[in-house]
Amino acid sequence: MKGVLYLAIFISIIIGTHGKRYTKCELLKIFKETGLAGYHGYSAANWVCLAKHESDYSTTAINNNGPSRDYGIFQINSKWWCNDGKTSRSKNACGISCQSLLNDNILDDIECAKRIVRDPNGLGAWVAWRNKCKGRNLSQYTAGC
Ligand SMILES: [Ca+2]
Repeated sequence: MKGVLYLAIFISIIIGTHGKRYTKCELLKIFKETGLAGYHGYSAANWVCLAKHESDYSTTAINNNGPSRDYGIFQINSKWWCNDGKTSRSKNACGISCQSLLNDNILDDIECAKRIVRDPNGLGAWVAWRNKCKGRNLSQYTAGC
């Protein structure tokens, strides 16, 4: 019986920490449910466009910038927002581990994104949003959902 218990725990750990590639419509639904859609004046399409061009909707995306790294579906940076234990003078303004930005639960990622967008630059904090989403027709990011 003990073996079965350990196996169950092991499987739940694997499932719980496994990353995921979301679909556009899955994200749209979650963004509406969590109030990210419309948050700080940015429509759902802006957030979907951001996730598309930062991570291609994948929670396991990591980009190493040298002194710091970007994590997860919103590519949140370890210099300012999360702690990865290897970024000098990290501010960790969201008060989270960067590892928690790589699993399939994006609720904490969304809370951190809300914190980031409240800064004066808004979504302009994300280079991909400035280059691929800002001022564009974003109807494709909500179409068909
Ligand atoms: Ca997460």
